[in-house]
Amino acid sequence: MSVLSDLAAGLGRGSVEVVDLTATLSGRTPVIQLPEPFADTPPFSMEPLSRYDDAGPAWYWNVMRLGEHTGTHFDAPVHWVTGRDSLDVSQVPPEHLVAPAAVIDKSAEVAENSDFLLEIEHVRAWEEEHGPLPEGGWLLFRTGWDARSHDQEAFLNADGDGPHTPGPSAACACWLAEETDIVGLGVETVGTDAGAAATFDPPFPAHSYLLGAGKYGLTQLQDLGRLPATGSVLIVAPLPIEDGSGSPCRVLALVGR
Ligand code: 23J
Ligand code: MN
Repeated sequence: MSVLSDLAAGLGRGSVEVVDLTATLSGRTPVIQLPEPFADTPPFSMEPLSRYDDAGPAWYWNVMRLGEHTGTHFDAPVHWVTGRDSLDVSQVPPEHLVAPAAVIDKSAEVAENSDFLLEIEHVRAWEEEHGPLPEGGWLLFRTGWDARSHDQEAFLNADGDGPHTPGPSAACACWLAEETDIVGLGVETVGTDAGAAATFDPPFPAHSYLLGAGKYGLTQLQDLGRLPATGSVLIVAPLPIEDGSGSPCRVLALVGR
C-alpha cells in the first residue's frame, strides 16, 4: 500500500510531524470538582512496588490509582445516562480512533471571557472558511486553556459562582450531536462541557447530547495551537477497560509540514 509507505517516508523525512496532545499524568494533574452532593474523582497517585531494591532487585515498577476521567482522557457513550445502552470504552471500534481533526480556535475570545460559549454560528463561520467538518472526524475546540493545566486552581478557575471555563452552548452541543457527522468533540479544559454547564438546560449538554448520540469526548488536550485548522489526523488510544466509562489516553496528531 503506497499510502502507508508514503506516510512512513514522510515520518522519516520529517514532512509528517507527530504532535503529542497529551498532558503528563502526575499527582498535580487537575481533576474536575463537581457541585455538592456529587462524588469526585481522586487525584492521580502512584507508589512503587519495587525500585531496584529487596522487593525487586533488578526492576522498577509502580501501582497507580486514578479515575477513568483523569487528565487527557476519553469519554465513552456509556459515561452519560443518555448513552447508558451504548458503547463502553472497550467496545469503541478502532476505526473511530484514527480520524481527521478540525480545529476551531477561540483562544482570543476566551482570553477576554473565561465563560465563552461555542455557538452554532461560530462553527458555521468556521465551515464557511475551511469547508465542512470532517465526516467521522473530531472537532477540536482550541481555547488556550492548556496554558493553565499545570495548576488545578487556574485550570478549574472557580469562584463563589462555580467554575468559569469555556465550552459549547446547549444549542451548539445539540447541533453537533444531531446535525453533524463528527465522531466527537475534543477540548483543552477539564471536561467537554463549560464550567457553568451544571446550570444549563439540559445540565452538561455536551455530555448529554454528544454521548447520547454515540459520539465521544476528549478532554485536557494540550498544544492544539500546533495543529492546522484542517488536515491533521488524530490517533486516540484509550485503554479497553471492560465496562469502562472512559480512560486516560494518549492522543497523537499527524501533521504535514
Ligand atoms: C461527571 C460529571 C460531570 C462532568 C464530568 C464527569 C466530566 O467532565 C468528565 O470527565 O466526563 S462535566
Ligand atoms: Mn470525562
